[in-house]
Amino acid sequence: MDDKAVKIVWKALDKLAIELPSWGFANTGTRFGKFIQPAAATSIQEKFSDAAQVHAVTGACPTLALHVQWDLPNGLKDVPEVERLAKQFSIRPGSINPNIFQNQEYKYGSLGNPDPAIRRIAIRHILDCVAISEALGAPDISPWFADGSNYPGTQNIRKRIGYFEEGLREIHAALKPGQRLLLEYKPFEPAFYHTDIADWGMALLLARAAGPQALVLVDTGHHYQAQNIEQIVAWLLHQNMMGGFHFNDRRYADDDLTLGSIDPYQIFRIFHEIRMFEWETQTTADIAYMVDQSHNLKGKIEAMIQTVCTAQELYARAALVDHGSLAQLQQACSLVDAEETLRGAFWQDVRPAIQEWRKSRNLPADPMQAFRTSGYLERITRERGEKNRNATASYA
Ligand code: RM4
Ligand code: MN
Ligand code: MN
Repeated sequence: MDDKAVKIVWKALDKLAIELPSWGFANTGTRFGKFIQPAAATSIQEKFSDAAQVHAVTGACPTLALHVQWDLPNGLKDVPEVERLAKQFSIRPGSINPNIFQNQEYKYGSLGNPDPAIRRIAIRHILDCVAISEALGAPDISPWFADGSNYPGTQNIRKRIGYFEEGLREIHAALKPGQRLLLEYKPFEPAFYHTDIADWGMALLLARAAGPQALVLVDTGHHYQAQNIEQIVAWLLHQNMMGGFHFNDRRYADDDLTLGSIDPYQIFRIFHEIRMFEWETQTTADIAYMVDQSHNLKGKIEAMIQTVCTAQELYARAALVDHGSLAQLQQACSLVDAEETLRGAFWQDVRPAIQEWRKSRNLPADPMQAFRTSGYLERITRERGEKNRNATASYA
């Protein structure tokens, strides 16, 4: 790789910040049960501590996404404690994730529930999240709605669209300047017949109905098989509606596997669409890059480090695309040469350049090895083993 290419890689890496999900450090599982890990985080303090380890070895993860019900069970009252932890671990609070799917009252939905009293509970919770986001200076609120129905004819789909529009408008009205409401979509699960926000079109229309500070969030695992995700990204960029990502990989559905483990070329293509947009418009897209994974079998922190390194590698490769010549080749419909320009960047081995970047930023050249030799995992395994032994793993 020549000096010019190395410079491009370094510049790209300086720009890429990746947010970690607090829940990715806790014991999570599948609907059939959990395999408990003795080192998994059991408290918000431990989640901050683990995130700080990932940031220490990668230098790329300054923020931690919080799930309000799991991390701030007392809502606004927990803000001072979160601020204290943020200071202690030098990790800023990231996106604020409402939980409108877990409580018993949400059996038939939250914002889409036919019962106005339940819709009110959900709106109130998200309004609390808006207040928490403001208090923490963490401007993104990212609700994911599990709303939907399981059997044809059991719910009025159009009425529920109206409930969503109404609720989201009210929430949007509470946003302060600079705050953003990022709407995530998902085709199915837990609802298996219809999901109220099933795809990017529905999310986009609802965001538009809510107001100008509402944007769309793309979770890579929330698509049907074979869907062209980078095309969705291109559309959202074109519409100025691309707010954020939840990165993970999938083979079948919302598998929440580590990034790039199944299809690294797809993540590269997504990054490419963003870099191409930024080159053409000479702007930086205001996109929150977040990880949303739930590693059931891999070690929590190792899986996170693996994902962050993969994101850096694929982002750096996308930065190496020669945009000027690609634009010309596209214009001339030089299909093979255009495709090879893209593929050529994908096949570059950026790892030596990334290692050099790490060294120049006083980071370990090999983050995984640095974590493994740090003794942190052995320490938390000892400290948390007892607490995790009591965790519930059972499905029924
Ligand atoms: C959902 C969705 C949300 C995440 C929850 C835990 O499938 O991806 O973003 O908060 O899982
Ligand atoms: Mn998600
Ligand atoms: Mn998901």
